[in-house]
Amino acid sequence: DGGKVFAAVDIGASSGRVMLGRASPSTGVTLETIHRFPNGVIELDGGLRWDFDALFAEVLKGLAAAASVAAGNGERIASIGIDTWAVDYGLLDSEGKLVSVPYSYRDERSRMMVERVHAAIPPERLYATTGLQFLHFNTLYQLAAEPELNGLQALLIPDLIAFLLTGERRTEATNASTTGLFDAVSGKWALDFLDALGFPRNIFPPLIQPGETVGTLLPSVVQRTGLLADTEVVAVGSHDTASAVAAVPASEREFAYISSGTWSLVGVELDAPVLSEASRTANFTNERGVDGTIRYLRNVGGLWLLSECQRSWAAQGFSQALPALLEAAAALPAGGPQINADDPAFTAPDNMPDRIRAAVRNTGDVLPDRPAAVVRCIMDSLAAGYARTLADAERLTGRDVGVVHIVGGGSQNRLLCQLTADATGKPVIAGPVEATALGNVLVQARAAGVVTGGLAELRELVAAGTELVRYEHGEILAAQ
Ligand code: LFR
Repeated sequence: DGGKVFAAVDIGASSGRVMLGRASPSTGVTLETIHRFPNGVIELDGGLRWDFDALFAEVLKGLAAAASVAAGNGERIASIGIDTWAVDYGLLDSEGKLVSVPYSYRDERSRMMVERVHAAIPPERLYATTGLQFLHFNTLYQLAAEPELNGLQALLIPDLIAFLLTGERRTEATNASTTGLFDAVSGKWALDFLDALGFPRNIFPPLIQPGETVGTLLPSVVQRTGLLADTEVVAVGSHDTASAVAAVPASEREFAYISSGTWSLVGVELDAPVLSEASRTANFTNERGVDGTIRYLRNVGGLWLLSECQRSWAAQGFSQALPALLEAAAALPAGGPQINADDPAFTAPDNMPDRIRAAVRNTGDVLPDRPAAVVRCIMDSLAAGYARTLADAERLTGRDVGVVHIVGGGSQNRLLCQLTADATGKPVIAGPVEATALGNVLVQARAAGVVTGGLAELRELVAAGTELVRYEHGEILAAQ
């Protein structure tokens, strides 16, 4: 029926997966999870880093499993797409060897560089060109902390994986837009910023757009995975948030989205960046989406707060399954204590319940010790952060948002979805949970000619293939 099979490699800050995506003009797109693996920062040489060798080994293992599942069905994998979190990179020498283990954005070293970078380029000038929200871990601050860049190239994490699969060095554009060194209007590198910061002009490989081919597999990869030699790696929205937003099942024009996972990315889609001073002071970002769209959004805290609490509680010998914990949290009354979920004080790992309790104490309130109370505080705080951010997005863009789509892991969290409908006063449509992998597969399927059209058509396919759940403002949450 003109259908094809694609592999999606999708790695988030707390877990990764390799999926098979089957797309056809008649049946739309479906996903099959082939391999899941945990991810998280490791402490190495006094810094927080990613265990990149282990991650790449899991990617190869997942691709090998995908190849054998496909072969068992008499299918062949047409291409592979890769997406991960943004901002971070690995430094390669001229021989293509990693010179160090890639740092995580949760490491503190970039914080010390902010002053130095802003002395060379004032934040107003940075924003007027890049439109990027200020986060102390944006790539430019991290690069400023490197002892040496001469003769090296920085490959963003998905680009690094693509390089190890194909031998080709490219920088995918949606992720390039999170470096702080990318011009939001021209869609090219901001060379004068590279110069002003003393970074080599070729510190990043040339840009590539979602849908373009990076290359075919290296013989060593073919051998290790059993994939066919002509399998292509195709650039997708390699920034996970770009892929997730591409798969928001919106049919409405005035929709907002929340990509809710480790982070919550809350905003709207625009045709052109908003680079005003008001936008800068509200710290909204103009990151690039699939098809040259602008993801106008702000990073709000995310389920990281919850997963870190669970990690602390488990270490103390308390581990309650998440559904039960959320049910207990939902049974607590509204109007309890809140924190500012966006506070950078929560970016680093460890002791999350204590840090949340301290933040509540600073507001003059008291947060009980019970995990259910802490979970309720996190959910109330996230929902309040979503509402605040959506109101800002409406104000800054002059839009009147009619519906809020929640995609990603948070779309399965009924308490969070209901609290979001209550806090925003807008209907919430939840799902799909695997928006990122769907966006990844859809861009590949379109590049292969299996599906056609713009984002609106891709989104129709997602909506047709997903069971969406609608939450109205003021509804009582039924028992879980
Ligand atoms: C979400 C995400 C966000 C980015 C953060 C750090 O997974 O990609 O969009 O701001 O991770 O890279």
